[in-house]
Amino acid sequence: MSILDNRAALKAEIDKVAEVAGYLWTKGWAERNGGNITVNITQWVDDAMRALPAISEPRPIGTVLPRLAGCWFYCKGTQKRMRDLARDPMANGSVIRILPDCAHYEIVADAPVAPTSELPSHLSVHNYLLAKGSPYRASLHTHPIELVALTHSKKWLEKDAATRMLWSMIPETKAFCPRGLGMVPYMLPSSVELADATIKAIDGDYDVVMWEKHGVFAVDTDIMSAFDQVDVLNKAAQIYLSARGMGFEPDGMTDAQMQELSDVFGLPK
Ligand code: 2HA
Ligand code: ZN
Repeated sequence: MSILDNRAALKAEIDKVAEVAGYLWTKGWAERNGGNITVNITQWVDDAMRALPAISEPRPIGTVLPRLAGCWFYCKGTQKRMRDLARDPMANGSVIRILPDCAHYEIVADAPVAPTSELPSHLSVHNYLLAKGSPYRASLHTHPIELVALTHSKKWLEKDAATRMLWSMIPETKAFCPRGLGMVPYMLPSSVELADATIKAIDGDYDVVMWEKHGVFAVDTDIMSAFDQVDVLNKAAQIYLSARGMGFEPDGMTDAQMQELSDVFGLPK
């Protein structure tokens, strides 16, 4: 028995999570337990689900998130591997609900898998998105090799330096990642400071934010779209690094070509 039985819409969302987890592993972005996924699934919760008893005691989130009362999330489990989640999302993650005090959650299904250690930061981002009226319901943290490599140079940590370079590698990059790539300086993984800096960057109108020397944090309407944005950006970084590996600095599209692309596709400047 699974909470996904006879819930086709909810199952479709969790199937996307499993599919993305498989891509993360295949791409080499998810070593060991690396990376996290959380999805706000509240819109697919029905009355029968709401009536289900919890299978854990109430546990503190570690922070108070006023917008999340009564919200439900699918969360990757702490210490769980993406490659295992790809095969069995409900044994390597769980469905939780936030209690009315906005400070505790309980696990509802399928198994008592404790959610990601990054739960406070992921839930803080979801709280922010709801407060802003954003349609985004999924957040993804992963370790894309070439994008992380870029953050080992001061040059690419300057505001929008990496964005401009990546956009100019191949026209699709700006078309499919029109807000570019935010940069958050190195901070301790799982820290409140990192969560706060991430929200500030997302508020600065980025969907995808780099954590210096660590990984990427992306938000979008669903997990597949969040993955697509990271995939497109990392592809551009691979093209840059391939050119460098061939011994030259790539020219990049010209400013006039970028301008034409923005005009024709109605992209932000
Ligand atoms: O949870 O990647 O940064 C695994 C991570 C944390
Ligand atoms: Zn990480």
